[in-house]
Amino acid sequence: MLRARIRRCRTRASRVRGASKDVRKANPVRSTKPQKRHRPLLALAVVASIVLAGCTGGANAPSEEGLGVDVGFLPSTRDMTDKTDQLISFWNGTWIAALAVGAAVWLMILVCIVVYRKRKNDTRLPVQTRYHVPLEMMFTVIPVILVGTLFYFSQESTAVMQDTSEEEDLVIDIYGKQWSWDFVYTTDGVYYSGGRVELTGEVGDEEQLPTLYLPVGQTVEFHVHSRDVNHALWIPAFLYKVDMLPGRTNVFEVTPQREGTYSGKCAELCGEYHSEMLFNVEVVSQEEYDAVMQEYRDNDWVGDLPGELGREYDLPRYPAESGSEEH
Ligand SMILES: [Cu+2]
Repeated sequence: MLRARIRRCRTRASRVRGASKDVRKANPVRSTKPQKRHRPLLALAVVASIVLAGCTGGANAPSEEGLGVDVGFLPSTRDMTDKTDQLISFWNGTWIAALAVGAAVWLMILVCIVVYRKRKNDTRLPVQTRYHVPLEMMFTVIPVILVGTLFYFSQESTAVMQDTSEEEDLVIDIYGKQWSWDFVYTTDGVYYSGGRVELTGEVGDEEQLPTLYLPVGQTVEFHVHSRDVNHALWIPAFLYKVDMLPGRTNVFEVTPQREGTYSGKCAELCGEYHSEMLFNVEVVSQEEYDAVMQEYRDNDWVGDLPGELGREYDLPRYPAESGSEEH
């Protein structure tokens, strides 16, 4: 039945093809301005040569820190942590694949527009193709391959971040809370508890934000939690974002390799002052790190700020100012 229909379609199609040939013979396309036909192709060639010229220049040009082609314009560098190199390569590979697919699609569209455009005096419908099984298989198989490949490499990069097989030098527990952060330096036995955000109408001072201190070159295993609702820990320079979910601990490991101050933020809409849930990351020398830990000890910010603390964090500097008898 289907075959019979397809055959009928084909016969009709060949008739239509034959007819349009006849029409073309009777009414040859007039070409008073032949150069006009080539204009789209010419424009494409010009654009392509500009883009390609840009690419070759970029490949050899030294990239600015965190801004160059080499790092895919990401706010990081390949040596920022032991894992950013892999993540940047994944990012760039994804863009190259996306651009290649985009170029192929645009090329096919342009070829169709130019080669199969409606000719003057051609009033017939073009060939109407349907139930073309090989073509439909192609439309299914190619996207599945593309998405599958992306999934594979994406999963591979996530696994690299979550791989904690390397022996860590220290463990840091980070708690997200509405709307601030607790940093528990588990290995050092001290903590920093950020005060709840208050909006005063004044522009805030970045230096007053809660600060996470990391010793350069030391492998840190992060345990990430939430005290209330869903948050997400995001340090853009580390190129990694991880969910902070109540009742669940997410783990990742990283070795910061460049000293400096970086920004961190919550990346999950978590309530009224979500946008104020910011912090600083200071990657410092071991001596500076030890000095900060000592300062916390002197402040009596000692202990582990238990996970079951829950919403009591509303108390400023809990429990240092609300009575350290908790510990
Ligand atoms: Cu949040």
